[in-house]
Amino acid sequence: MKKEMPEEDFYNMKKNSLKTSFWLLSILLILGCSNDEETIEPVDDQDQTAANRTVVSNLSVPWEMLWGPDDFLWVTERGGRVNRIDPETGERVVIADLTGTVEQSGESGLLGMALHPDFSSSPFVYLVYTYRNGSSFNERLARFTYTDGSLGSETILLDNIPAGSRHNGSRIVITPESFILMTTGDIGNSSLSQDVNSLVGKLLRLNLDGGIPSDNPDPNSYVYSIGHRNAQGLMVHPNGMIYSSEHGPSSDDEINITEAGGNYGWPNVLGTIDTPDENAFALNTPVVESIIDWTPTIAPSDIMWYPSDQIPEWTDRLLLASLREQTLFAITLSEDGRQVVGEQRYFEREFGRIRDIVMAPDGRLFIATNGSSFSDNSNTHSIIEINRLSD
Ligand SMILES: [Ca+2]
Ligand SMILES: [Ca+2]
Repeated sequence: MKKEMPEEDFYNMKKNSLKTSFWLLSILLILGCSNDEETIEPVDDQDQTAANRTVVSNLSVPWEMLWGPDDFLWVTERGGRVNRIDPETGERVVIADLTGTVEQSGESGLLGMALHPDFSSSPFVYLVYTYRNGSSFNERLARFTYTDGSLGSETILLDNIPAGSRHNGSRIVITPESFILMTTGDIGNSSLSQDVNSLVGKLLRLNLDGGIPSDNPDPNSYVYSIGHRNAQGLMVHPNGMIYSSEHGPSSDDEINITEAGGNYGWPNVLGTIDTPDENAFALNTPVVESIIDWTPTIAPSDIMWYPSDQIPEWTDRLLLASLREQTLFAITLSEDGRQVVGEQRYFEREFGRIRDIVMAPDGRLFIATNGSSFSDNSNTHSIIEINRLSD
């Protein structure tokens, strides 16, 4: 069995090589460059701060950020708070505090959130969080009602999903047909991803009331697709297809097009089918390959489609937030949406780890940052409005 290196080891490895690069770069800058054409222009931090506007800078691991029908940012923090934030003033109101219920340990905590598509008549907020169950964790999907400025009337839609301190998936979206899609991670137990009877390592599909849709691949199961490791980005493209981003182990972070009944390979196939072992597995078990993969890994998080012309460089691109790579990716798809034909990188290591992205109806883009380390749970994380592309 393949041994996985914990994410922190990767981070430290990367950090050390970054440190080395930093000192080398500093020495080069001090010595100066003899060739004028290679002079490195100094970066003007003041200009950068002014161009991209910090909305708030005192959040702790903002995980999901949505643009509400009230034109406020709705933001979960992994420790257990749900916030409503004025995107213009940064004024922030905590509308739910689940810190007494939620288990934040490692990567677990209060994670995904979605708002009911007809919020004015059905003011429902869907939340995914982990909680302690004896010596282990479980995860649940619950629906809350927003009234008088706070969330209450919790109704549990799906409970007792095994959870852990790592690989909990938990991104949720509501499709145009009003189904809830929810990713789950392999909780570090990779063989469960291929077990159709386990809810971990899957994409799940539910009705808004928590029931199983009659047209699921198995009408008695929430499971929509299998073979996932830890998908933390999920979107429905205007073309109707479902895309997800997924963390690989020491290689092969992926973007997939997720289809009903598909097997996405983990832990037997990573990315595309290109090794003897992968070919042998795929001979008997059909596997859907990723449409792009990254080695070394970038730790992909939120993905979204950018249809606006407000930032023309991104029009009709798939935007991807990355944690370890601390970069925003703009990905160009082929006309049929099935292939990646281009990739641009923005803000490399400018804002730290980028967990989430959201677009305002007028095309303005906001990013939620998570500090510089996976273990940083401090109250120093930001939401930033992007006004300038500094690639
Ligand atoms: Ca895969
Ligand atoms: Ca492969």
